[in-house]
Amino acid sequence: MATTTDTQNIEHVTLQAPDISCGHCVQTVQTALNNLDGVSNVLASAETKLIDLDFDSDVISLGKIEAILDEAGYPVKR
Ligand SMILES: [Cu+2]
Repeated sequence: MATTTDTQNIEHVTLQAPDISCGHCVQTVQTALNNLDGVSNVLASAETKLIDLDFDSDVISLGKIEAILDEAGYPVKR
C-alpha cells in the first residue's frame, strides 16, 4: 500500500462499466486510466464489469475520469 502525504486527497471509487466484456477491454480501460495524472491502483474486471481505482481529487475529478471512459468506449453506468 502506498503511503500518502497530507498534500494528497486520495479517494477510492468503484465504477460500473457494463461494456467491459473481455480481457482486451480490461487492458484498454486500465491503460487509459493509468495514463491519467492523479489516478492509481486501477483494477478493471470483465467478470464483474467493475473498475476499482484511487484518484487524487486535488489533481483530477471523478467527472473527468468518467469522460475519459466515455471517450474510450466504456461509459460508466450511473
Ligand atoms: Cu473486450
